[in-house]
Amino acid sequence: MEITKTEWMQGFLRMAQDGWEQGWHERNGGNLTYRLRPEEAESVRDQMTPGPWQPIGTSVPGLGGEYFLATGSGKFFRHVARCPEENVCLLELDKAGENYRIVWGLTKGGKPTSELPSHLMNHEVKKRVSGGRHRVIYHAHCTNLIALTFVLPLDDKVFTRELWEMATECPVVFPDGVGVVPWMVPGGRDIAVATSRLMETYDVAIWAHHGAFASGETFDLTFGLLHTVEKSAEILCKVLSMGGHKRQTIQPDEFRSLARDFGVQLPERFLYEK
Ligand code: 2HA
Ligand code: ZN
Repeated sequence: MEITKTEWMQGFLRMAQDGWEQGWHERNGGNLTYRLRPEEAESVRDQMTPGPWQPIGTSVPGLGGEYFLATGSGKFFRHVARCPEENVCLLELDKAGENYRIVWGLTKGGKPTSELPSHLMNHEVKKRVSGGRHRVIYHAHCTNLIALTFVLPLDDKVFTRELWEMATECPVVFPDGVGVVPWMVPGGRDIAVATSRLMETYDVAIWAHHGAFASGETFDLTFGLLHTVEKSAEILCKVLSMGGHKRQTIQPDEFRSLARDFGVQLPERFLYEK
């Protein structure tokens, strides 16, 4: 099948378009990667034309030999769905997980996303902790989440609890909470290490004054996760803009009742008394 017609490519393009429509991808902001199933890579082998091997900039031995779909560095999400062959690439990793090569896409030149080290280190952690189920890593510049990183302490416990309080479904959608990375230079190995450490515990990591990373099993679940977190951040921004005083809110014991009825485990460290 023509690669742009495959179900996994179509899911990738739909998600990129959804993110653009949310306003999370100004200019070349944000990036998306998908870890292919072996049979998905096999089904498009006839369309692969391997380029030269290039260093990833970090080492991901747990992903050796795998294939990834990735947005291109400097490419605009606005154009991804309309013209995938110019804005997206299919990558192959070498057996050691040290180098990649482009096997399809970026027909007008370019490189995979500047955040490739973070994407791949997150994939490596998530592949391990999810038993291979997680396949999507998404980075977006979510407006309200970014705004919150200027006024809330950069603390996982505070971000998680405040976001949970803003919408009853939040603890059900992200029961493990969210992690926060302090401001760091993007694009390199250090921020990738810090983010992938958080991915051991969380499916969402917020980058202070920059954006967020989300991980999930499918395009729908990963987009839906970040959409839920960002919606909650929007409500919190409105509450803070109305003076920030909550006359009433969801209490720790109410979260415990919710967890019981919805069959989720909410770590007690987020249910502190204020
Ligand atoms: O411009 O979002 O973090 C792409 C990015 C870098
Ligand atoms: Zn970014």
